[in-house]
Amino acid sequence: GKEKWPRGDEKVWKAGMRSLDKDVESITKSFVNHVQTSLARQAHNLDDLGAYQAAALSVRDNLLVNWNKTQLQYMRKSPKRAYYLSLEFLMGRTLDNALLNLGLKDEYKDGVRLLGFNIEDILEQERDAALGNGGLGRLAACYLDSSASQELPLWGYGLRYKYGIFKQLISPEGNQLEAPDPWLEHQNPWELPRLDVAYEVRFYGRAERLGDGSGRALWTGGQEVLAIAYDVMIPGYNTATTNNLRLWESKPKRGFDLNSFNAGNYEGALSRFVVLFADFFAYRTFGKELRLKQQYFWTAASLSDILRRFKNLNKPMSEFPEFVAIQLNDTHPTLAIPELMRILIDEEDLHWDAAWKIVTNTFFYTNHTVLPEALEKWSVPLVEHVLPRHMQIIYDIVGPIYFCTLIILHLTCQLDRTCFSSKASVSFIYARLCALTMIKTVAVEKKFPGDRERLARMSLIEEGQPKQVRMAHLACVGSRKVNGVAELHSDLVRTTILKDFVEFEGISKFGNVTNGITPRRWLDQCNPELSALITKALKLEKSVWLKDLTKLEGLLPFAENKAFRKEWAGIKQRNKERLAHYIETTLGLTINTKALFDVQIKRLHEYKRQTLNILGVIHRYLTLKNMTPAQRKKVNNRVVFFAGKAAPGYYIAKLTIRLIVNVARTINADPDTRDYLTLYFLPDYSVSLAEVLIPASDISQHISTAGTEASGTSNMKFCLNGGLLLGTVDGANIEIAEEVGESNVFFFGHLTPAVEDLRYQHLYHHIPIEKKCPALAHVLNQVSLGLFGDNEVYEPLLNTIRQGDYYLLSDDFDSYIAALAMVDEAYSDTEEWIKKSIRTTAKMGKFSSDRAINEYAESYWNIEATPITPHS
Ligand code: 8GP
Repeated sequence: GKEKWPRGDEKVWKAGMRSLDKDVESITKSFVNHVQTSLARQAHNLDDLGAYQAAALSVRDNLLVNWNKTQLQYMRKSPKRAYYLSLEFLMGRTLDNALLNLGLKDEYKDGVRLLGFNIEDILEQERDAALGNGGLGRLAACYLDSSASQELPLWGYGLRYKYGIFKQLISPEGNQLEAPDPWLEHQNPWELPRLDVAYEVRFYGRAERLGDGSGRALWTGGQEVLAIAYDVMIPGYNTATTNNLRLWESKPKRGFDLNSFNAGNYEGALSRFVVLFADFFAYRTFGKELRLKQQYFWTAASLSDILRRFKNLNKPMSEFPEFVAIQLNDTHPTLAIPELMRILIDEEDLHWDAAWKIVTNTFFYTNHTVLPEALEKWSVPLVEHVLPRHMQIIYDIVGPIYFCTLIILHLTCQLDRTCFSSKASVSFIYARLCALTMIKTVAVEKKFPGDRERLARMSLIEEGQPKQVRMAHLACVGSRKVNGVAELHSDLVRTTILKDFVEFEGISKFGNVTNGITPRRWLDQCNPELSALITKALKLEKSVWLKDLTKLEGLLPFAENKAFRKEWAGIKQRNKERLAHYIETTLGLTINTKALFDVQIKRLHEYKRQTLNILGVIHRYLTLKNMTPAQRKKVNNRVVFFAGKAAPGYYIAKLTIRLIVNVARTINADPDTRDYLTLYFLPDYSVSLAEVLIPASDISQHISTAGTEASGTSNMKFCLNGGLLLGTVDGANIEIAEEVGESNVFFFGHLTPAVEDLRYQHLYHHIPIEKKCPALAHVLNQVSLGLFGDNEVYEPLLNTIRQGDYYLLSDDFDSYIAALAMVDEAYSDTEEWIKKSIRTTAKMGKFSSDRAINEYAESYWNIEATPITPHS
């Protein structure tokens, strides 16, 4: 039957409800209304920032109308929902994206013009929401856009950092300096404080087993804080669906146990909670405890929220996995596994095995790196201190795999008793052993009798001083499925870091979902001219191909159309000019827009090999210097751009930035060569900067040592915008080449299977670099001799190549230089180059994040599209 209207007169309620502003007049009205009442400002002194705020508030009203409808209909229909737990969401700006997704950009453009403003200037006022470091965080943002656009019931959960990724400044010497990013300084129109949604989260204290053989425990004392929800609206493209990103903020709990908490440190302890860690590994040496607390705070609050929503359905707990799928974005939220166990056992009174069954059917784990140094490990004493109950539970999970197998192996129990917090915990594990008749564990032993090394490798706890919890192993055993982010990377996950688990649990648990990017932001929004040309050529509504990106294949025949090629090239040229204009106004530098634009933008890291690129630039410079003026005239003009941040504690990465800046200084000032080669390091790389750089690129570099870059996603963005790719046979480069054809990609370097042998040779059959790669040796010597000033300063960087050369620069340098020459040659044939560019864009359909999110929805989470009726 019909639902009863909750209270009052339905007609009066409905008459008061706001509808979407669709025409210019209601837009200007709402804008003026916000200037007057929300901002309390006057028309005569309203600046661009004020205009941005008024426009944003009026767009937000529209988003809220849809957001409310979406949440209400999800509640009524109660579909299975997915939750994306990510410590990072690198959202960038929102206004432009919201306008495009709502289909209101033209109306707003006209509206603000009538009020005396220019939409582009207004859009420029917005600060990036930079709550992430790089690829993993931006991927999360693309997936949110795609989930809403594909009408999937998905929420994101993250932390509301007060400070996002640091602002990067470059000192006169070329050093990276870090400044805080107080992005919430101006009020943030895109979030909605939910002061009524609050949960308590506990740290420290004592956990005592009940001693009744149930495995239950009581966790008391310690410090309690409140998690407060802030909601960020995520509009789908061309649909009413508006999903939610819920970010948690911490607040002290009134009346908390002052004895157990150092009140003098009260402010400090809480406020530092809200800083994004800007480092892959730095928190290993600094701020470890804080990072662990962040991870627990956020997963505990998110799980409380998810459980409360589930409980409203009045279903038995055993049905939890039929209504909830939780995606762990890397191992950062892995504590959710023991936390859900704790809730189910200690609070919901479930039997251990019933709880474990629910947990292992709820979670899914995505791995984003196989670099050993980037795999998270938490010291056992630290976890025991901060989360005593969770450490017990982790040991209880370990029990079958670790403890009892040792017994089965008849090792006369050299087990360190300190592993177990009490006698009760030991007896609980014994009880479980008997109960399970050692099903799983014995299974390890049965399958691989006597293979002690394997058992040690597979343990969730790594032996050592101190012992450490291996989070990837915990995430793996606690999840229903595990995936990597590109074919090669998923293979590496299966054959290296989780190999033993594959052999034990079977290969079907270990899949692949190749990453994707949203074509809304990364084509329509950042390259509106190209988007318009594509729409015209395909003779399709923009909304059709933007939601089914495989439609781009229809561009293929246009590669043969001369007039079309001219339009295509014209757009690239104007995008270069737009970038040049941006650099001119922000940095005061003049760029030669007639040159080939060569771009490498990503986090600075040795494995990504920005060093290879800068050494290649130096090689080019030295070659040019040796030419006669007549010879130089035959060379392609090239402008090389770098941008990216280095982790604040990553010395070698920072030194690479310094080298790039100083090489730029020298060669940009050299009258012999500066017409043929210039180099720029653009400071403070961000999503918004990427939106200007990517459409302007002719060639972009993705040159990681084979097997190290899990996927890469900017490679997809460049290609979608008609830029060609220069790269190694790594990550998603491989799949891009499969799609666009190898003749349209410039590949070089050794392949993944060779890497291990080469490293071995470096160690045991070292060949001096002068002999192995004279061209590289020459370049290194020039740097050492002080050609770019600062002699001595760069030695530690150069020595990483001269000694050890873990990332194989000396092995790949010659083929890299050859690949660069092939780029030059190909670029000289302008028409052929444009054809390659068109064909590349045409074949990028696979890399839409819509495809990726649908793979997760179907093959992993088992959730379905739940369309939202706009009028209800
Ligand atoms: C990145 C990978 O390095 C990149 O290849 C991949 O495309 C991207 O994830 C998305 O899958 N990894 C990270 O960004 C990462 O591990 N970040 C941690 C510091 C948080």
